[in-house]
Amino acid sequence: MRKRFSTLAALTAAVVILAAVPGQAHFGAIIPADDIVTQHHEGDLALEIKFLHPMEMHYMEMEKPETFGVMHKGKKTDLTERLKPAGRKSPGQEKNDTFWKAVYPIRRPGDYTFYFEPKAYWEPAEDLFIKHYTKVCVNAYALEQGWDQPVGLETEIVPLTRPYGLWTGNVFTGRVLVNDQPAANAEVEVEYLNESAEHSGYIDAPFSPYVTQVVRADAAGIFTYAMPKAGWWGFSALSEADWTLAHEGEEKNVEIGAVYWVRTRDIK
Ligand SMILES: [Cu+2]
Repeated sequence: MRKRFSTLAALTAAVVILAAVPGQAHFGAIIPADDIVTQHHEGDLALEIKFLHPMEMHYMEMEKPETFGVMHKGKKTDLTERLKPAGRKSPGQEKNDTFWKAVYPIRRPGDYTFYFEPKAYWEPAEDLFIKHYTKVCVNAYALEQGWDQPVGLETEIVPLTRPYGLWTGNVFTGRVLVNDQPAANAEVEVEYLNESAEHSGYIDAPFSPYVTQVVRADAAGIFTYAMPKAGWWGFSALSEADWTLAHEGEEKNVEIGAVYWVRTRDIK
């Protein structure tokens, strides 16, 4: 009995080690020019849509998303037509990887939740497809309304903390949904965007566990993380889809991620 237990423990440890290979944390990202639009801005909001390892600043080649849209006052508007390709070189790379840019005119007050559904990305190192449904919320003209509403994606993080106007050190609490149901015990990866405007220079992680922080949601799918630095923070809750995709004639699992981005600022 005791031996069986230790064999199981060893197996579990091996699985955990495999799952925790450093440098494998992919994040979908929507990074707007700012998290708040006021009458002092022009109102034409620039957004960057990407697929990357945020802490390591490693860009992945990204196909045009299947859907890019915005939800405002409960109404969804498709913005896929606004996407324009752009390229950026990751540190130490020779060639550009593709990401996407869009500009959206924000004219009315309220919360604007931008979201995208990417094409599934084949990741040979993990023998699966990756599909990260990604969201960010931008507040406009002082009307704080709408940020706590789900968009209705296959999986998504619904914020319980108002996701803008956050100080450095604040916590972010969110609920993970898969098919509109709370994702009990979901694993949530957290990374700092190492190209945030708030800091200059690359932040080097002293050890690989510092690259990606990991928290687990509770039975109601709720998780919390306190953000220690000014800039953009990404939260990625990972689940396995209940459907598969073919790769070279073989059915492969699909990792679906619910990703949410927030910005923090230092108190001066
Ligand atoms: Cu990658």
